[in-house]
Amino acid sequence: MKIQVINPNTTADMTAKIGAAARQVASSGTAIVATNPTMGPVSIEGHYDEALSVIGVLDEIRQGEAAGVDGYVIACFGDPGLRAARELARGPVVGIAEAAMHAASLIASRFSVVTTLSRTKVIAQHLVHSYGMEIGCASIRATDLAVLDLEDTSGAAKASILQECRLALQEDEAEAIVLGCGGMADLAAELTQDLGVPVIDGVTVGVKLVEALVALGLGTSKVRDFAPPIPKPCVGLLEGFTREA
Ligand code: 2AL
Repeated sequence: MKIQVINPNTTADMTAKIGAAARQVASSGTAIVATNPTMGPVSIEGHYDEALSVIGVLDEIRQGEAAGVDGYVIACFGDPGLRAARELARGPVVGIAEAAMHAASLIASRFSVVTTLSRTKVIAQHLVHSYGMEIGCASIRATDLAVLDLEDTSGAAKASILQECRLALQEDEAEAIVLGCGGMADLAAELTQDLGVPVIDGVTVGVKLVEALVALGLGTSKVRDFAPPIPKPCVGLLEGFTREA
């Protein structure tokens, strides 16, 4: 089976890190194709970045469908374009925030999200609400690391994340941690060791969920909400997104 893991930002090094994390957990019969859009912001740290990233995500899905991809993981914690992607895809599409929160809800009564810049906390809060996770979400904590700070391998980024995780466990009574950025995918195992509680990265959970859904023969429902987009012209910069009848 072929799973495309889409990093919605355009930083290729982060895409490589996300792809490596995905390959570590993929079954032997699963090919992971890690991609990022060719256009869009280098990191996603707010509503504007997110909105700009969505067109590139949809372009990746469109190419994936043409290449026979069986399922997708959208590897940015805002799950940008998730529902629109489901209109385009035959197979399952899972966002890393929804994957991680659902996994957390199965193994802990209360989880905390530890994310990057504090301005992205509201985006996470809306996702918690829309995924019905309010009862299980103990807190959303920010490290105030920029997304691209996570590319610094000196250990400074990990130290800030570790500190915020400790505060979540002590002060917010969290029982598990959800990592709030695709760029944290390489840290989950180490943090789990350090903290002694489950630390959940949505990239790896997303891959295993998509694998399971595809193996069960379950794809995206094509009736009503996730039916293919209604054919119509797009004009200007987005002319290429025109859908013929
Ligand atoms: C993210 C993420 O996962 N990737 C990115 O560019 N921005 N989200 C976040 N909250 O930092």
